[in-house]
Formats: sequence, C-alpha cells, structure tokens
Amino acid sequence: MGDRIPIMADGLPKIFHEALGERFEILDWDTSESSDAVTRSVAILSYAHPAADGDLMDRMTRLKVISNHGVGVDHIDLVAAEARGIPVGNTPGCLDAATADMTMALLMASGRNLRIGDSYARSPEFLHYDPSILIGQEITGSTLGIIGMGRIGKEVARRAAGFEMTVLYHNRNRDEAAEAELGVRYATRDELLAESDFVALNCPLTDETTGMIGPAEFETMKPSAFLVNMARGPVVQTDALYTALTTGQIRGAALDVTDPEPLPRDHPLLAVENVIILPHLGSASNRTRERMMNMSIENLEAGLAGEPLPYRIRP
Ligand code: 8YV
Repeated sequence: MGDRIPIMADGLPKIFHEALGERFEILDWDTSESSDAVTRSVAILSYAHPAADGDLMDRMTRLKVISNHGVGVDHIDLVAAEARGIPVGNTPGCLDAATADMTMALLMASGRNLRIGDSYARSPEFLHYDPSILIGQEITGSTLGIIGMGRIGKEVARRAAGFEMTVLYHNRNRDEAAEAELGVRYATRDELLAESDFVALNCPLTDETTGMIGPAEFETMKPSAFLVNMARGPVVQTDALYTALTTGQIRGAALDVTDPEPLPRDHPLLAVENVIILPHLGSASNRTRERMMNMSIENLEAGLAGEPLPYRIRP
C-alpha cells in the first residue's frame, strides 16, 4: 500500500473504513497535546459530533478541510474555520425525509401512549382488556406547532397535512412561500406554544435557540400538549422539562436528543413515565445513512483536492 492520506476521525463504522481505507489512513480522534493524529492529519471527518474549535484547528497545522457526517454543525466552530480558510462541509437535504419521518413517529408515539402501552402490555398487570385506559391525544385534526421551518420543518408540515393537522410555524424569518405551498400559518413563539397540541422542535442549535424552551415556555404550553425535540438537546432546558413533565405543565414529551447526551444513567428524567427518549436516531435509516456517507466523502475529497466543496456550510 502506497502512502495513504492521514485524516482524523471519530468512531467511523466499518463501511467507512471499507470506502476510505485504501487511500486514507484513518487516525483515531485524539486531541491531546501529544497526539500524532493532530500533527499529521490533513482532514477531519467528524462522525458523532466531536468538538472542533479554533485551538484544535491551530494545532492541526496541515488541516485542509473539515467534513461533517450530518447537517447540524453546532460542534464545529464555523467562524474559526472560516477565519483560517478551512472549508467545512456537511450533508444537507438527504436526511430531511428520515428526520421528518421520525418527528411524526415520536409525535404519534407520545400522543397515543406507545411507550407506556407497550410496557403495560408486557407487564404482569395486563390481565384483561380495559377500554378506558391510556386515552391519547387524537393526531388527526390536531394542531402542530413547528419551531424551525427549514428543510426538515417543511417535510414535517407535508406529513402533517396527511393527518389533516392545523400547522403553525415559528422561524427566524417568516416564509411566505412555505405558507402558500404548505398551508402553514406563521405564529409568534408564544402563540404557537399556547395553541399547539404538539410542539415539534426542528431548528438548529444556535445562540438564539440554546435554552429556548424553559420554565416560561412550558408555562405557556397547554397542559394537554406534547413536546417533540428533534433538534439538539440544549434547545430545551432539561431541568425545566423534568419539572414540566412531573408537575403536569405538559402531558408528555418525546426526545430524539437530550442535554447532556446521553443523560447520566442515574438522571431523574430516565425514570419519568410520560417521556420517550431515543438515542439520537433522526437520520438513522439505511438509505439516508448511505447518502450521508457519500456526501461526507465527496466533501472530504473536494477539500483535499483544493476544489470547492459540493456541500459547504459557512458561518
Ligand atoms: C446524525 C444529526 O445522526 O445531521 C445531524 O445533524 O444529528 C444526525 O443526522 C449525526 O450527524 C451523526 O453523524
């Protein structure tokens, strides 16, 4: 094997090694002072969101490109990368459908008591059918508030139309084209929180969205409402969520992401019945993951060849 190109990556699965192994030397993620990966690597391939800040970029003196497997890049300091002339690539678009599907799956699972119902049906307590238990929130015809009307939010709205839902949205900027195309209605964040039966978070994690859902927002939501977090854990204040779920401020929640992620194994939220928690599965479907891998490799190769990245993300 000739000289392979050294890149630093975190926990890549076998399929990446098969695709890259012949040409690339994949060095394990190690940002310590004595790291060989830091001094030798010409690229970062970021898989499970390891932090890449300006200090790391400065120490990686041969770094030419950062390629992120995924669309969210809150773990990468984009401003620092731009200032150093290091292009950052991500994988937009290909995961919208899978993530919107999962938003609907969590919405329905929480509203219709799938988690509690499944546990009960397996338990020794289920000895006769009782039609009066676990009456959920009807999905069809209910009101959905989508916070973050980007590509994924729009896909959620399309799916919600099939359930005849009234869809409100809140976004940094009003999107009149989306309103015309999807029949969604713009609302202030408080209006949306107050009117929705389901609130879906489909926004990126930014300075503005960090801690966006806290005690005041739970207070504004209906006691019968459900929160679905498909965005990033820190968009929701975990302590406030715990209080909201355990004091009846909201009826339930479904989380694809948490803060921290994962939650410590003894975290009180893990013992709460009316919350569903997934290990960050939004984009985890076979076809989507294949596309994400291919896009991240395209970005990696373009960056190393000194060509424009096909999917570049700027600050
Ligand atoms: C991935 C994600 O699971 O795209 C994102 O922002 O969080 C997910 O699609 C993640 O990037 C894993 O590589």
